Amino acid sequence: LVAGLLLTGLTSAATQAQAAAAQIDSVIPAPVSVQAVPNVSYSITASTQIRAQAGGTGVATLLADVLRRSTGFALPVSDSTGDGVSLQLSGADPQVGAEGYQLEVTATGVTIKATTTAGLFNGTQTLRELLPAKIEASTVQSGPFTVPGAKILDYPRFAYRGAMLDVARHFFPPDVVKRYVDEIALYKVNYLHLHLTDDQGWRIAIDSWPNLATYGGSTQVGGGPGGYYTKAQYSDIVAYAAARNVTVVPEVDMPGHTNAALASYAQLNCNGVAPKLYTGTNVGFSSLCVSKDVTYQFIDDVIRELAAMTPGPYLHIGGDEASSTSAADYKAFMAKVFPIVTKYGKRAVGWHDVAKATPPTSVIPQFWGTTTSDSAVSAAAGRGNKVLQSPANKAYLDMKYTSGTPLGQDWAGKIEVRTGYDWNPGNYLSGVGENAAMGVEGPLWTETIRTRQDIEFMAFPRLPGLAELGWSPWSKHNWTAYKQRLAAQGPRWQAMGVNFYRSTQITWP
Ligand code: TNX
Repeated sequence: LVAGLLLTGLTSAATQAQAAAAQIDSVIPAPVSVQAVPNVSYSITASTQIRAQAGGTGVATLLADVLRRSTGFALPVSDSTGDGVSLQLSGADPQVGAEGYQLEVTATGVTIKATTTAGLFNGTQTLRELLPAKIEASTVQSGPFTVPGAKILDYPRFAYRGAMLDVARHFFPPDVVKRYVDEIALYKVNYLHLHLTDDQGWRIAIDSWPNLATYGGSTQVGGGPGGYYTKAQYSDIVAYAAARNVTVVPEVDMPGHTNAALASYAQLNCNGVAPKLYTGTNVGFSSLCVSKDVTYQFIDDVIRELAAMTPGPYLHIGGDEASSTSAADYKAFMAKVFPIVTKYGKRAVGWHDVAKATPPTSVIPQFWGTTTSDSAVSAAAGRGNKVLQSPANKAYLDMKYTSGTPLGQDWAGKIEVRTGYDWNPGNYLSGVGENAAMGVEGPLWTETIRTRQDIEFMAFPRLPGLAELGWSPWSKHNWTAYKQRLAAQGPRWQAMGVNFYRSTQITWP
């Protein structure tokens, strides 16, 4: 390539512009509109300042934190005006909406305009991807740190772009969750669904039922010590995520997947006998006692306390694989639970099994099937329910990539990078079109996932593909272009220390 450029006799400035152009095309998710401005670039230097008006200083400070580590520059943040990096909450094209932004790179600086801090944050994530990969290093690198001349206008296709982490099968401490927040936020994922409870562990402190966490949280798959989040730790995760435009959606799974709760309190069992704690990986064997009043007092208490520490609008009630609950009991149970969620000011999300309970239209079924039609889900969509798309054979981040993948499961199939990218959440499921789809989510179940490195290996490089399905207009969907953009993320992940799967479908640099 270098020889080719020399042969064509390009000047070194033009060569730089050429190299810069590669970065312009490598942003994931693909922006709505990108215009390269030839022969223009801006380099971050020791004298660069970061400027933001009052509302934008939080976002500016997060950007400065990333840029300071690798550049070693002071990069002071102030509300002054002038050249350098400037974050503005006025003057954006109204097309950007609530989460979009405009980004312009001229010879004197980078300007990001948005109508909200969420939009400013998203603009700064694009700026990171326009800089060389070494910008992501945690130690000082040598420059230049050059951004190619560009005009970008960008906004999301869907309002909900999510990642789910199962902290129940294996417990992950707050630091691991926060690192995952950082990693997903770079791709403009704006919801983190935490699967907080399951047969193998209860991971959130509930004051009115303290044994849930202290006893129900005391183990995990394989028999390790488990763990749980105190309310302070949970709130700290929520705040950390919120600063990065990520809203936490807590899940308490019911009526099945409840052995940890049933083991913690004998009265929650129909026979009044607490089962043992469970550390295996079977599903479908546990159920709350649908006929007992105490069950609904328990649920009311848990949802009240969880809602009080969750500023986001959604609360996930699980509802999947309730194979130890009869169909009639399941409906009766959900008819009592939906109003409790509403009573505490939240909108319920549930695995799509809840569609069989004819939920009110405010409830969001999360599709996790492996087929492209589901009569209960399409009927719900027909009544006006929004559907969250997580088809297990496309979006499940715990599925193996190939038969050689050391981690994960394969009940929904193998999901190589292309399979995870090549589907359209706006017309995948019959009867659930673009307007009925609320967005996409990539669930990461952790029966086989034990460490931060394991999480990264399964999420990268598939999660960016889901993020692009959720953010970019379908007109930008193109595997050939995408795989080049994805390849450009490899050096970034290396600089960040992200343990990613080097899929042979991608030509990594
Ligand atoms: C099915 S997907 C489950 C989870 C498992 C997962 C493993 C869903 C709603 N329930 O309990 O962890 O398969 O892939």
